[in-house]
Amino acid sequence: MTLLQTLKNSQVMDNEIQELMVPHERVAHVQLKNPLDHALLVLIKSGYTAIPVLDTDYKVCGQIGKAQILDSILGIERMEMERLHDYKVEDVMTTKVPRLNKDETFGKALMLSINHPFVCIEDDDKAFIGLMTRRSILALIHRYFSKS
Ligand code: 4BW
Repeated sequence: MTLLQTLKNSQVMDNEIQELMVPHERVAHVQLKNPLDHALLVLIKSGYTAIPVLDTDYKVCGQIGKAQILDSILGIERMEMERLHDYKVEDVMTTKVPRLNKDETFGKALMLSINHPFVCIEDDDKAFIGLMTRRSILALIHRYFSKS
C-alpha cells in the first residue's frame, strides 16, 4: 500500500484541525494600520519569516513577511529606511492567505500545507482563532507512522 493510500484509509485524515492548532494567543501577528517598522520589529523579535495580518475585529486580511518589507523599501541606490514609517502593513501585505474553518478535516489542511507553511483557522464568524503549521501536520503524521 502506498503512503497516500495508508493515509486515506486511516483515521489521521479525520482528525479535526482544532486539535493541532497553534492557538491565537501564541501567534505573532500585526494589524492592517500598523507602520512597517512595527511589523519588522514583530517579525524580527518573533523569529518568523511571515505572520498573519488581522483587522481590528480579529479577521484575517492577509500575511506579511520580512522579504516583502525589505523589497518595499528597496530604492535604486540604497534601502530607503524612512519608508518604514511612511508605509503601513496594508500597503505591502499579500491578501493571498490560506484559511480554513475550525471544523474542517485534517485532510484539507494537509493539502493546503503542500504550498503554504501555515494555514489560518477561523471560527464560524470568520474570526481568527489560530494557525495550523506544517510542523504540526508533519508531527501528527510522524506520530501516526511511529505507532503503526
Ligand atoms: O520562533 C520559533 N520557534 C520555534 N519553535 N520554531 C521556529 C521558530 N521560528 C521558526 N521555527 C521553525 C519552525 O519549525 O522554522 C520553521 C519555518 O518557520 P517560518 O514559517 O519560515 O517562520 C517553522 O515551521 P512551522 O512551525 O511549521 O511554521 C510554519 C510557518 O508558520 C512559519 C511562520 O511563517 C508561521 N508561524 C508558525 N508559528 C507561528 C507562526 N507565525 C506567527 N506566530 C507563530 N506562533
